[in-house]
Parts: sequence; C-alpha cells; structure tokens
Amino acid sequence: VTRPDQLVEAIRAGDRRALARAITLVESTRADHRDQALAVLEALLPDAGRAIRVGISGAPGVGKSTFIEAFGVHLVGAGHQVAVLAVDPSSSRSGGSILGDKTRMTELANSPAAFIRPSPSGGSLGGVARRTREAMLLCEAFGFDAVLIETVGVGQSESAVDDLVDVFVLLVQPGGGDELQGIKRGVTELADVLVVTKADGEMAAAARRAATEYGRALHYLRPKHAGWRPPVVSTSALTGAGIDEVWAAVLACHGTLEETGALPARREAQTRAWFWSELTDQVLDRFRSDPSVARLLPRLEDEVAAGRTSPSAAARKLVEGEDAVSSTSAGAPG
Ligand SMILES: Nc1nc2c(ncn2[C@@H]2O[C@H](COP(=O)(O)OP(=O)(O)OP(=O)(O)O)[C@@H](O)[C@H]2O)c(=O)[nH]1
Ligand SMILES: [Mg+2]
Repeated sequence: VTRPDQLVEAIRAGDRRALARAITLVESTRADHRDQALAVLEALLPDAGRAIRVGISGAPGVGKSTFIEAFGVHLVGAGHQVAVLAVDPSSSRSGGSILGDKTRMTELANSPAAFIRPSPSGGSLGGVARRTREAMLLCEAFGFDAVLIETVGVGQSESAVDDLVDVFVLLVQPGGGDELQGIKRGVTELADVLVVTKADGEMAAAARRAATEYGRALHYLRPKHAGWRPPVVSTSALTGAGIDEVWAAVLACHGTLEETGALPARREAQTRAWFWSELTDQVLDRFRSDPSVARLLPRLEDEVAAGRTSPSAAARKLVEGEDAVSSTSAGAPG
C-alpha cells in the first residue's frame, strides 16, 4: 500500500501508475480508501483546473469511440496531453464499454501523451459522476491539458456530463429520419458544438442534410451561453474530415466563455453544486446510520406506501423524532 503523500509526490513526478492507483482509490467505496483518496485530492487540488474539459455524448452506435480515437490522436498531434474518462453507470450500458474500446482505440491508447481510463463498473449515476469528477481533477493535477469525458446518451447521463465540463459536444448521425430526436429529448439544448458523424461514402449526402436540419433547429433554441452560437460540424472518423474543425470549435467556445466571464462562473456553479450533492449524501448517510432512524425508517416507509401517513409527516417524524410530530399535530398553539 502506498501512502497518500507518496502517491501525491509520484503523481507530481509524472508516474502514471501512481495516477492510476489514485483513481482506483477515488473509485473505491471502502472507508479507509475514501480517507486516503480525500487526502490525495486535497493535496493535489491546487494543481487541478488547468485543462480544457470536454464532454462527448451521443446515442449508442453514433460513433463516439471512433470519434474519440480520431479526435484524441489529432489533439496529441497538436501537442496536447489527453485524458479520456467515461461517465457510464453500467446498468445503462448496452455494450461497447470504454474498457472494450481501449483495445479498439489502439493508436490513442498506445500514445504516451494519452491516458484512457475505463469507466468504473456499477453505481448510481450520481456516484459515477462524482468519481469521474475526482478522476478528472487527478488527471489535471498530473498535467493533462485536455480531458475528454464520454457518456452514452441514454437518459440523464448527458446532463451529468454537462455538469462536469466546460464544453459539451453532442454527436448525432445521419439518416433514419431521427435527425430531430435529440432536439425532442431536449439534449440538443446542452450542445455547445454539434457533430454529425459518418459523413463519408454512402452517408455523405444524408450527413449534409442532417447538418442543415440541425443548423436550422439550433437556430431556434434559446442560447445556452450569451455570445456563443453552437456550430454544426460534419465529420468522418474514417477520412479524418472535420476532426480539426471540431477542435477549433471547442477552442472558440472555450475562448468565448473565458472572454465573457461565463467559464469561471460555470466552474464555480459546478463546484458549488458538487459540494451540495456531497453534503446531501454525507448527511443522509450519517442520518441513516443512526440506530433509532434505522429502526423507525422501514416501518414509516411502509406506512407511507400504504397511505396511512403522508411522506411529509413521516419524514418529519424521522428528522425530529416521533414525539415532536405527535405534539405538533395534537394542536400547536396558533
Ligand atoms: N462510415 C463511418 N462509420 C463510422 C464512423 N465512425 C464510426 N463508424 C461506425 O459506426 C459504428 C459504431 O461506432 P462506435 O464508435 O463504436 O460508436 P459508439 O457511439 O462508441 O457506440 P457505443 O459505445 O455502443 O454507444 C461502428 O461500426 C463504426 O465503425 C465514420 O466516421 N464513418
Ligand atoms: Mg463506444
């Protein structure tokens, strides 16, 4: 076992195995691991925050893994140090996990300037997002200046990723007449850059149509950020077309957010929200572990389920003790 201060020192010295071990610590649910993880994070926090944080999302099969391989290789070619992480509660995963991807992202995975971390298996979306945020901070402290966070777009995971990043890139694919599905689901509103994938071969014409449609649709959406209009970029991971344009768009968006002051405000709001979610989790954990709460809670939950008491009254009984509620409901002085 390596002590937290040794891990911190090794990470500062550029030891990748130490980075991987620290990420394993933040992913662990064991109490002693949690203590060590917090010590490492606390020490490295001043070194974090210097990367461009990019979220990459899209429906299953849209081409995320293939895009990230091409995009990551492009970034490395431009002199960047790239970390790839994933927010994916395994329950929602249809296959194509980033672990399997690592064998497919061969060029990127073998690059000394890149680091690909498979998503932790299992857990709630909130838990996975928390661990990913902490892993991102560790990667930044290590020196990665671009962090790509992938999620498969199947529900709430897109907004969980948007809460972690500076710039959100949404991938859509041409064809199938489902061009506007993302817009219907409200996901398109999150996009800072919209990427049409697979713009090659037989699909080139359909990709052009999709790009036009999306461009028109985005025009009618309320802007997410003042001064930034999300561009639509057609790409092919096979031919490499448009990949550099996506990076240029990400940089332009990031630059605009910096100039308008939206970037520091966004990061601050994200950190405040993270604090409140940590606080809520920790208070709830502690509350549940109280013996009298643990004894009462199942019975009260059953009473709520059976309609014998209201959720609000039952919650108050738990928080204030049964006596407090019965004396209140017996008629507090008006
Ligand atoms: N023609 C063409 N095919 C592509 C392109 N990018 C991806 N594909 C193909 O699309 C399929 C899905 O690609 P993936 O990169 O695995 O998609 P994904 O979004 O990561 O999929 P999941 O991880 O399962 O959600 C594969 O068969 C790819 O070969 C592209 O630029 N052009
Ligand atoms: Mg994939």
